[in-house]
Amino acid sequence: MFKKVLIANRGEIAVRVIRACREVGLETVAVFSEADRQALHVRLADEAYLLGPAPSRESYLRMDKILEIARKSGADAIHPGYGFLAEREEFAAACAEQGITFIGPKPSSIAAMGDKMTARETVRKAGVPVVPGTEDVGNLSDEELLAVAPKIGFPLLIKATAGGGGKGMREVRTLEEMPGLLRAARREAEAAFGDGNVYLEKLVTGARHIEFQILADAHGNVIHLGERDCSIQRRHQKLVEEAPSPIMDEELRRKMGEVAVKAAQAVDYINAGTIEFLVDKDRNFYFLEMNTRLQVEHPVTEMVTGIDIVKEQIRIARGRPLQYKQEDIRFNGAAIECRINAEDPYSNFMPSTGRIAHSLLPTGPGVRVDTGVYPGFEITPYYDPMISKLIVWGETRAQAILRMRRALEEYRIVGVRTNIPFHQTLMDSHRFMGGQYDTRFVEERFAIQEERDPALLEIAAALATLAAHRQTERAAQFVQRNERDTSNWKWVGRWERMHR
Ligand code: MV4
Repeated sequence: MFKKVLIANRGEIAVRVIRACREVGLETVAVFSEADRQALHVRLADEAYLLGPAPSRESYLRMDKILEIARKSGADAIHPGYGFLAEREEFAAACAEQGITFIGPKPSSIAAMGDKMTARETVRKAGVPVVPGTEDVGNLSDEELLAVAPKIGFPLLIKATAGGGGKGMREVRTLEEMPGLLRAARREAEAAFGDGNVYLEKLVTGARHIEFQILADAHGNVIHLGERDCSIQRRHQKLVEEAPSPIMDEELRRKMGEVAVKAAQAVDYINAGTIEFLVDKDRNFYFLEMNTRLQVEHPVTEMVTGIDIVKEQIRIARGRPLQYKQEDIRFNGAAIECRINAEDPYSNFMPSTGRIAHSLLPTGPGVRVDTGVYPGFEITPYYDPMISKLIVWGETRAQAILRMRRALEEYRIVGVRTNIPFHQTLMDSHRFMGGQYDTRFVEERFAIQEERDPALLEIAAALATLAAHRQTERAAQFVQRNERDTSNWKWVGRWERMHR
């Protein structure tokens, strides 16, 4: 049984995993790059070791160095977090070879789901609905793809076999434009994954992106923890996730949950994982892919189920049976997560870097902030721009939205620009409030309110600088207050009566 866990990651997720380890009495080992000497995960771990220079290839992606540090420090387990090495079959295998417990699935499950064509075929044969498209695995030539395309029907999608996350994807409307798009998709996939293979699927339009959280132990027990609606995204980057999905009912949840469990069983899955679906307007659902890792948005599921998913991952890796049966899982209230990114929503979401001068985190009932940064920490351009996750819980979805608005108003970050104003505008949008959105919503129907007059902002900034200087560094970021503050209760009342 392992006693010391190396966390092969950085930022908020490294902190999240360290916290779970602490609570169950496990020792922790952090690894860090030269850009992360001052990072929170380094401070919170029992021990910390330098990996190398800031770029990921020279630090967080260095399997050899990470395994060497595990050996040196006596860590007998590794948690990979998400991103970096989390879905690298070779890394999970290398851990096993060295007698280190990989807190995640088997290498074979990672491989089966990592190849999207294999994943599609494996789950299809297990009776999981997939979008109509090419069948059977194998590298299809352009000629073969052009021949089956009319049978699938247009519009369709070219997808990269090694893909996921939208890279190497192309929409095709006619057979005539297909050869050029095949070439472009293969080129992009080759550059991104070193694998130019592609397959075809019929295009599903106006769908929602809904995913199911799975827990599977080493004794053959597999359960689901319900769904998260992740349709609010921009350029394949999720921005907001919520549980339950506004379109879900018990019947559909039971059906999709059973299918999600089947998909996990099809690859002998063990540990926490996520099955992604597209759900169309008629509530038909189709398997998209499986993420064989802990996900960024896992906290919304934790908030509505009361289950600590990271602790469950640790228990499963220790060989314990699941503590819950499917019928033990209850869903309580609603949770929403806003990803707070260091990027400027008024300038096409350009990344914003710099030192965090001040910050004030929202707290209080039903509010959770998972972050890896603090005042004094410098945001560099080397990694993901997500600096924190603001998660709220409410008795109902409407209460959760009101709480999120309150928390966004409380949140102060000085030193970098953030997408908080985007989230504020979104929380005020009628379509979001009504739960009426699909994956195109942010890019096609949503516009952030104009930024306030720059001259006023400049005066405000000058005054803020003075105030900060005089009041021993108490400063403020000017976040717009909500004009509807006083009528919020009326709004909830109306909203809830409408949805009875
Ligand atoms: C699709 C689709 C429509 N039809 N497949 C995007 C990333 C990858 N996980 C799969 N994706 C999609 N696959 C078919 N047959 C639409 C998307 C898609 C999407 C999916 C989930 C969340 C956001 C999205 C945004 C654009 C496209």
